[in-house]
Amino acid sequence: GQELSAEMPFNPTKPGEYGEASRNPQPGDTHTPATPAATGSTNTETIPSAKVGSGVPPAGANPTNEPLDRVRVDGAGQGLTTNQGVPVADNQHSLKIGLRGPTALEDFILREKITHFDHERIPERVVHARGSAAHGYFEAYKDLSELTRASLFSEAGKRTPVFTRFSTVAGERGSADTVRDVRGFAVKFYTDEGNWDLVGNNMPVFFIQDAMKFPDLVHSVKPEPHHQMPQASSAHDTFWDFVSLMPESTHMLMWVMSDRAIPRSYRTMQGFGVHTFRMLNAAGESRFVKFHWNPVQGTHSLVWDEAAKITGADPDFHRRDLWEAIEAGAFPEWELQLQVFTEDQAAAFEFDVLDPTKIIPEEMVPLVAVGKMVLNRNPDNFFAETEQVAFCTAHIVPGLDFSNDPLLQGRIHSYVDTQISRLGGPNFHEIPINAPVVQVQNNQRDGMHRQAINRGRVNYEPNSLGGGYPAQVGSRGFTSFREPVAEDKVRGKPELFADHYSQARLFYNSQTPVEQSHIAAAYRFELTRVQTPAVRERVLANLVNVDPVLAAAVAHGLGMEVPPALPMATDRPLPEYDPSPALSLLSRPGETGIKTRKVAILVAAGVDGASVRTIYASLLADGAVPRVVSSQLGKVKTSDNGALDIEITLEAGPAVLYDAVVVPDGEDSVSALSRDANALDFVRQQHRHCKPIMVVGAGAGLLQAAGVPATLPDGSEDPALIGTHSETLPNALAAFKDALAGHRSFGRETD
Ligand code: HDE
Repeated sequence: GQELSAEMPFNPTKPGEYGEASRNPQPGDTHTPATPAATGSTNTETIPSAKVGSGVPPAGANPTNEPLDRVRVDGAGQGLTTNQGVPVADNQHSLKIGLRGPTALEDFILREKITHFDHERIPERVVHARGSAAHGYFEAYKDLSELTRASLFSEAGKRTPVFTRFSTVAGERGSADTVRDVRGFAVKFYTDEGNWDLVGNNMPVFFIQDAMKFPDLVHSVKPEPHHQMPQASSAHDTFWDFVSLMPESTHMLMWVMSDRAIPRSYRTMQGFGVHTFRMLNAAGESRFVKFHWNPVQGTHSLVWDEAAKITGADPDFHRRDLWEAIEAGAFPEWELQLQVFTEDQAAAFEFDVLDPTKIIPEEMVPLVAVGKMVLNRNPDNFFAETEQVAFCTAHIVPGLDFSNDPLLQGRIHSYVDTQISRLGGPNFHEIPINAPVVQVQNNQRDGMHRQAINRGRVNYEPNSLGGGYPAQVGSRGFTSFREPVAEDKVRGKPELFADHYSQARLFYNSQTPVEQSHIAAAYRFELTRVQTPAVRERVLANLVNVDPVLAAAVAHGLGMEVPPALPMATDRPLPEYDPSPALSLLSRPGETGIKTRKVAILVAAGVDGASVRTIYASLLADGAVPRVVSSQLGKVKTSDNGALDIEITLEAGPAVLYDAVVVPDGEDSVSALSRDANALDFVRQQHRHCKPIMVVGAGAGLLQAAGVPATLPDGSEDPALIGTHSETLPNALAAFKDALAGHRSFGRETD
């Protein structure tokens, strides 16, 4: 019954290929060289191109928008066609010999449809399979040309489009978001000198020091090979067996057992480049650099019991959160901050800057903010963009360079290699989401799924038949740092790499007491799932070297004695660090207050309508997301004979999906809620997970019915439990919003 436009579906790539542009050669087309007879191979002229997507991206928030228009397809108002563009008359029935007879082999429409379907899946990423991404831009704060000639940092206010993908590591593509895991934080910058991929994580260190161990690490954490369990979890024997035999993983394990591994949102995670990189200026001078992304939203995490329950309530919790924030216009932002240091400074540190299990404490090398990233557009199509995006550490631009970190060196190979099997061949750079915004020009040809139609007879260089083009650009192009190297070819690692404990201790000592107790609890949980006593024991023996009190707390939960410390790999005295408060998640409350925080307002028939409306409007005005929640959908009558629309039920929107809860006044409403197990569980869980609670008038009755304590365990007042009456609502709302901006009231915790 749809109205179809008179015209047939239209493929926007065709006019570009067969229209004016193809009949009249454009500047930059190789068969009409812009500079006549240049046969040398050191031409440094810019070679302009009129092709779509080439040159400096247009100004505006999302310059990737227009290059991608070429391949966007919208079916609205269009008739169906086959992949060959043939109009389809009937999409319901296959072609049969008699209505009850066999299906004809000649039914090319049926066969095309089924064949395409049969091949819809591509291999998922071997790690980081589960992820979500968004478009946005990076804006430089200042000209960094002193430090680097990377063009994205060349002037204040310069914007470079980005596509950023966040991910879990161990789980499969359909696994849950809120599992305990490292999160990937990969940013593709479409710079005007080619693509730069900063493929980082939400933790600044890694499990291993050498690429040689990566397949072993990943095999150990993935589901065990005999029975494919457990999914998306490190809490099993093979993982802990491996890491307990690799004490270099100790520092990273501290991070993974901390609340960093269960973020509240992708928007509230830091990102780190992990390795030491280099920046090179126009004079070829190099400085070392570490990359940090700091979220303007602050750093916030879930608590473990909540994370585990969200896995059931909404496995897409982080994906939905990112999508909804962007759709609502609450664009997440991160500041890019650098730690810049010289080779001499590096030589004086008591750790090796090439060791990816070490951080450089902010107190030693301060962070300098150089720009911000804003994510402001959701992808149009998950597969085409989020799934097909190919991040590679080898994608680097002039002005940046690698260090000799042996983990990074291995990654430079791995990422391009893996895309070839994942995306089906060497032309994955032509997939629209991967294509740079500058025109690609080289003599690489053919291969599976080639898109470019390279013109002319010349596909080699040097050439004279093509005027020498495309020509290398000499010093304007990518140049590696001239690092003098004269060493023996050996397998091994530097001695400083052998300190596996002092920074693990630094991390642990820099946490607040509640964060420390969460670390102990996480070890306990994971090792309880481990079935082999010797593995548990080895982990404990290793923990003794970090902190005997922590080891004792974990051992206690396992009903074990603390074993003797594992022998260390070095005789050198380990350095002592002062605590670094910046390593605590609580040190970054963020600047966005209660924006995008979800608040449930629990109601039933007889609720005080006036206060519900006041609370709802007030939260909405500050950018929070209030939801009226009840036992069933439809309308409920308010005590003043009005009606409220119920937005979601207690069953479909359980407590773990909300950052806070309000129980409004109304005797009848509260007594109905007090008879509903879902409502009782709701307030119990909100309380257990340390979330702000506000009860108005009779609303306090629901907490009593649920057995929720009115004070903290030590008897003192609970700052995030706000009791009020309709008359004092404005003041109470202010206190409630403060508590909500403060995220959690950990003083309440009894887990
Ligand atoms: Fe990765 N990693 N990795 N990794 N990694 C992949 O590449 C690899 C490492 C990271 O959203 C794979 O396209 C090796 C550190 C992220 O698409 C693969 C080593 C860090 C993503 C690969 C490491 C990362 C990946 C799998 C040790 C933080 C997801 C699919 C030598 C700095 C990117 C793919 C996305 C993905 C290899 C260690 C981050 C197999 C060999 C350290 C964020 O190429």
